[in-house]
Amino acid sequence: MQTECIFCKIAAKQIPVEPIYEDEQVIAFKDINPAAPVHVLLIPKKHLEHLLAAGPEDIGLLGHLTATAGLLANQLGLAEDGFRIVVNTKEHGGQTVHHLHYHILGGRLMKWPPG
Ligand code: D5M
Repeated sequence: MQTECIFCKIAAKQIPVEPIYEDEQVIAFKDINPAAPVHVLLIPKKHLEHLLAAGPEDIGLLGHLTATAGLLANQLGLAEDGFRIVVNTKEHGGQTVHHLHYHILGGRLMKWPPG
């Protein structure tokens, strides 16, 4: 855990959120600043600054995150119309919170390319 990391604090329950899903490795909760009618963040409880900080020992965790993102999208009612999963990475990716997170977005038609 990184003491100054807001998502580590959420994972450690130091900042309360209503979990949409939680297990030993990951937790999902609503984005505070939703960019779509459904906007959920899924994070590993382990602090990884971004995708590139994941090492060979994290491959199972990344698989679990990706599989869980799909399951959650289904549970959130997004399977029929579709959804978008976004992993903003570093400055050009638009990452503002430096703890790996998957955005699960749905409930409206997404545009491409992203801004
Ligand atoms: O996205 C970081 C996202 O994290 C952004 O959409 C806001 C969200 N955020 C920040 N703090 C909180 C709390 N406390 N609860 C819920 N959501 C939060 P990025 O990809 O780094 O730009």
